[in-house]
Amino acid sequence: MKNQKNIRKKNNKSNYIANKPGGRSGARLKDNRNPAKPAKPAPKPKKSKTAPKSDSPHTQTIQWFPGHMTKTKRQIERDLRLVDAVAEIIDARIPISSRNPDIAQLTAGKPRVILLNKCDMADRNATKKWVDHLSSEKIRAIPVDCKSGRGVDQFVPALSDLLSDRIAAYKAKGMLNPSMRVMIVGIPNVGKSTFINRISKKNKAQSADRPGVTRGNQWFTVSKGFEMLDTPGVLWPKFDDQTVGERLAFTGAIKDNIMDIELLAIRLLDLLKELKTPAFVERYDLSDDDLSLPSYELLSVIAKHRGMLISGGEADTERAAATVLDEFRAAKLGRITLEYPL
Ligand SMILES: Nc1nc2c(ncn2[C@@H]2O[C@H](COP(=O)(O)OP(=O)(O)OP(=O)(O)O)[C@@H](O)[C@H]2O)c(=O)[nH]1
Ligand SMILES: [Mg+2]
Repeated sequence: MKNQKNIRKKNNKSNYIANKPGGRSGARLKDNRNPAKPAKPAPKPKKSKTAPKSDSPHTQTIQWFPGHMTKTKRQIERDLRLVDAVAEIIDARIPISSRNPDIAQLTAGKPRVILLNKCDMADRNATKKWVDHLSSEKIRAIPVDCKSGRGVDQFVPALSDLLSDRIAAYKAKGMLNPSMRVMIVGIPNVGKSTFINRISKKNKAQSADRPGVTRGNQWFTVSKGFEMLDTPGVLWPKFDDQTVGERLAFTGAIKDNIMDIELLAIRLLDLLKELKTPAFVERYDLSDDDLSLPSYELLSVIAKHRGMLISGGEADTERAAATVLDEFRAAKLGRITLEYPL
């Protein structure tokens, strides 16, 4: 495992807490995963409020709440009085983990639409179940794929319907074409700016495939009668459930360089091994024997099958980890939804 030192250095950032077996260093992990050395039993993680229980020796506690997110929360609070409605964008692959409880609370008084974005990468059936589930809870939910634009045209009619009383009241006051203002909120990298670009048919909102691109609230006139406020992605200070942080990390909502990518990929492989999607099995040319290996060994197998080797012919597990994560995030391992309604 090369660059272990670099990983350690990165992990020392203050907004990241890594509770790996063996403490923050990750050295113990290296021992456990080296088949040449006998595996030592993983020591119990120190008891701490920020160390949720996990039975996997490859768990890391993920937390990302940099200062700009606190600032964003204040900006959202400040600008709420300017808007008629809130559109919350969530990730169709993780509709539970991608809902920020703080933002839901902050914006609770406003009419709201939920957009289940990145539907092109989620399981079709699961998305349908989510839309039904949310509407059974009287929440307007629209499945969208902002990459192709599918579903986006349902947004303005849904919002016009939601705000019909308000629009009528403005008209009654003599405003001929009242403009409705909508705040777009959501976790980082979920597609808020891409949605604004889609709906306005312009490329004015900066977007890119990494979290933390938008850095301040910004207004856009998107169509006749609608203005939208793009906001930076915001998470919350502590994930009570360890799996929430992991799922956000799998889908790209958390900055990669504050995490141990190999540990993350191993946890993702735990899931992928269970799901056994044909795309996953075929892409990495995996046999049944490969699939029954512990995930850290499976990562080495994937590295070897992909010709990712370092000097001496050892598997480059760091490169393989980045590849597995990238390919999962691009849905090359199948359309996978990680959370279903109860
Ligand atoms: N496959 C797919 N990719 C999408 C979709 N929507 C957005 N993306 C991609 O997701 C990445 C992030 O999009 P952004 O619009 O920058 O996300 P954001 O929520 O504004 O992110 P921050 O400003 O960092 O909070 C980009 O690479 C988009 O192309 C979608 O529906 N499907
Ligand atoms: Mg953005």
